[in-house]
Amino acid sequence: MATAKTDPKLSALSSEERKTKTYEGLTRQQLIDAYRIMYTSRRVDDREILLKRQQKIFFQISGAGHEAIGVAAALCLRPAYDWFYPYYRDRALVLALGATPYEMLLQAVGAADDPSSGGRQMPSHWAYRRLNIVTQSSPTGTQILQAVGCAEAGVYLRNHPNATQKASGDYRQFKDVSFRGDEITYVSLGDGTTSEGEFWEALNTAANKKLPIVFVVEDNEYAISVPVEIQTAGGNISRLVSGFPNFHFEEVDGTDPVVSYAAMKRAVEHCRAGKGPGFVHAHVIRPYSHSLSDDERLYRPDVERQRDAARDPINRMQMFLIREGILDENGINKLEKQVEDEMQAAVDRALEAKFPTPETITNFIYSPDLDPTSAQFDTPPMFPQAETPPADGKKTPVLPKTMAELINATLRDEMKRDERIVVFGEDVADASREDYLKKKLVKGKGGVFKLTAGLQMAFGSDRVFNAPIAEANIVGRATGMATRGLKPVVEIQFFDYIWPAMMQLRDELPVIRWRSNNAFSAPLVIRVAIGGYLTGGALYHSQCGESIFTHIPGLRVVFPSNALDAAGLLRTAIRCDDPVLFLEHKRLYRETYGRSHYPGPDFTIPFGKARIVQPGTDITVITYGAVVPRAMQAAQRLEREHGVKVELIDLRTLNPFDWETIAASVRKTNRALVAYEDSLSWGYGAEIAARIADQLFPHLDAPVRRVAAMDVYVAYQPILEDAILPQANDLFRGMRELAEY
Ligand SMILES: Cc1ncc(C[n+]2csc(CCOP(=O)(O)OP(=O)(O)O)c2C)c(N)n1
Ligand SMILES: [Mg+2]
Repeated sequence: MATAKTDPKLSALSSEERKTKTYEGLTRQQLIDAYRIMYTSRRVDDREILLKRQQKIFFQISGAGHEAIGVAAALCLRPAYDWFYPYYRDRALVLALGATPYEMLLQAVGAADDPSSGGRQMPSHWAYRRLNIVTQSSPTGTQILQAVGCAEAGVYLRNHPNATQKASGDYRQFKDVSFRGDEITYVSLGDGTTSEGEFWEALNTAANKKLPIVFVVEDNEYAISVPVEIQTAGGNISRLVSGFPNFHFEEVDGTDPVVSYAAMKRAVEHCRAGKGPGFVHAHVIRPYSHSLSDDERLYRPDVERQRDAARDPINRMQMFLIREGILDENGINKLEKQVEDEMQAAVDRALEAKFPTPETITNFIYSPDLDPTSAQFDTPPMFPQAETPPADGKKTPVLPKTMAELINATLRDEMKRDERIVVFGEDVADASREDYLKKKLVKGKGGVFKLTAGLQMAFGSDRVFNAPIAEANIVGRATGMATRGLKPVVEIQFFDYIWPAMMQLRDELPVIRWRSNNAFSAPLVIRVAIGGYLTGGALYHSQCGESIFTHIPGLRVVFPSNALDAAGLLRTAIRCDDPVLFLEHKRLYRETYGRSHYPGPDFTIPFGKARIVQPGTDITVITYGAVVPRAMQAAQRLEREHGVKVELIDLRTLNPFDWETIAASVRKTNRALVAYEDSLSWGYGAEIAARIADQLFPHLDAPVRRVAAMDVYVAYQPILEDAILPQANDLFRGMRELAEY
């Protein structure tokens, strides 16, 4: 323990004055409590390190050196009221908010009862639902845009209090929504993480929307071995961010709890008053290397490490308490002994904890409450009177609708029914300058393919709005909103541009429920315009690539081939309790093929139920999307010219997919061909073909065939595009060869 003497200036104060003296508003008792948390935090780290060396836990990353700013932040915020997206160094913050050392140790040992993840995540990956501490992951910086979405959700709910109401028959039955009106979202990150693009995207949106969110950058000058001047131009993040409007900025010694508290308090007050976001840049230290897998002596000389050690917040706080006469050495020893005893008890208990069993592994990949494959979603279309085809075969007075029109109609129906739905993306609004709409100066855009046309005018600019051209921003914010209980139905303008969102789509959105052991979930819909056959779409407006997403557990993937299916499946997607990637083929948006009358506001189609487009007895063709009409054409020709009867299956949803229908058909025809628009190798059909070969081998009279695009990008020149993508002729040839085998 460090030694310090009582400050002589204090002796001048009466004992009463001493007792009531405050420090930036903090009482002596609050400072003692703060020290207790800081010390506890350090001791949990120390005990974990010991346990790791004893091979009783499997990973350790410490919050050492970051305790003061963490405790200071917690003193300004309210658990179960405000919302928290802390990063792995925030042990002291999380303890101060109400998590216990025992709970943390449960995660370290990988216990079934670990409240953060049920033994699924590494230690220091915080999630405490009762405290509004949202499940955190390992990628640096993915929490930041989600925190922005969380803050947006709070503002939205304040303006739409009815949206909090529960409703039966859809995800709302299982999704609690709460808001306080003046809650704040806390998000923290390290200095190195400010290099991630998502950080800048988050600041941009937070500033633009004046959101109640506090960013805390805990700057320990290193990201593993890379020093801050390599990450940050000029070496100081405060200087770089200072131009963002509407922010309150603070730069502070984050090893000093009192000045950290004062800085946090000012930033939080700015947020709470609705003036905009806060940014607190806290200079801290990292005394224990990056993690137990790192030895910082390899890249930091002793002299630098000693300089840091002199700022250690634990020692500094001890000395401060003694100097101010708040605790004497005896008092400190007593407090530390209490913490030590509690720690021992927590360790003993955690080492007794039960481990999760392998049968539980697949729990909570998807919602345990609402099954989108169930009969509940099997409802018939209710065509309005005017659109019902007359029995005499005459044309109806109303023409059937395109896929684009029915998707738009479905969005309208659902937005009317469910006030939690918000729609955003690039160009999806009618016009961001809503004055132009009000004065009727413009007609409005509503999406580059006009799928969202008129929605902003019908539902208002806070329910339908444009996003910056930043796909991670769209998906990350949507994820944060969905975690709070909203239902974002966002648009990615072109599948070819989905990749900036890939980290959110692979490591965050679909994993939230599983990694938090069902404590959190983020059901939402991402509509994506996909596919080629456009004549001139070229490389960057034509690609498919759905298998990349069907390879992601936790993500539902839908790919309709006609207007009616699009309407029914989109409605199921919106009412579903899981995240859904809804792939809309651009070529099918306005095709004459597959139009339908409006099927009514409650028409749903269950996921995982294929449609037999045409029954047949000779070969089975399994496909989806824009290949469906092409396969149909080929099948009709095959029957005409060769008398071969094709059973054509449209999968409609790719995850889940309808294995029963495939298997029943192949058992009947004994021949299978899988056709898809994506390039052949490693494509979606590869898995289907493998399953057929594996599970239906005794029923096969021929090898499983595939027809797909060439293993190359889609070219601009139509002659090349035709040759690259699977055409009706290619399908015809493939089917004929299979039938003749
Ligand atoms: C996207 C991503 N890239 C790399 C890593 C590996 N990694 C984990 S922590 C870390 C350094 C983070 O440094 P900083 O943001 O300064 O936080 P600190 O650990 O110093 O508190 C890196 C590179 C990761 N987790 N995520
Ligand atoms: Mg760092």
